[in-house]
Amino acid sequence: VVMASENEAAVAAVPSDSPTIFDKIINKEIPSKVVYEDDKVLAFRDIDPQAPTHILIIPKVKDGLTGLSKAEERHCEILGRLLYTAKLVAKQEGLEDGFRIVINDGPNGGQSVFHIHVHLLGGRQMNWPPG
Ligand code: D5M
Repeated sequence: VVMASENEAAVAAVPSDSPTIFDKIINKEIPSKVVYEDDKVLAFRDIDPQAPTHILIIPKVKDGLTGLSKAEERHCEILGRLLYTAKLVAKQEGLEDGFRIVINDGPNGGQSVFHIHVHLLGGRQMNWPPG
């Protein structure tokens, strides 16, 4: 199905704990532009960039963390690691003038992929409030 916009994709998306396209990216079954990888997390360029730098940071093991709203205390360590990785990648990308971190959750948040991911956006002035 071809969606007219990311927003439509998000509204149409049905939250579930099933494997997502991000599992295929983790397993290198589909190509992605990886910018950082370690044993716990993967960071790769968003396919539909909303800023000169737009990177997604994800845990390699989802462990039920389809989105932030599903977080349990056991996820605290990986949640911290996702943010710390965002900082490392921001530095690697040369975003010394600043950047923005976004975690979309659920339909109102515009979430379309149900494997938690941190968006790292930079390289231009960000606006407030976000859309
Ligand atoms: O963000 C989901 C994001 O995932 C959205 O910005 C597009 C991106 N996406 C979807 N498929 C791919 C592939 N194959 N490579 C890279 N990026 C991808 P959300 O916060 O759920 O709306």
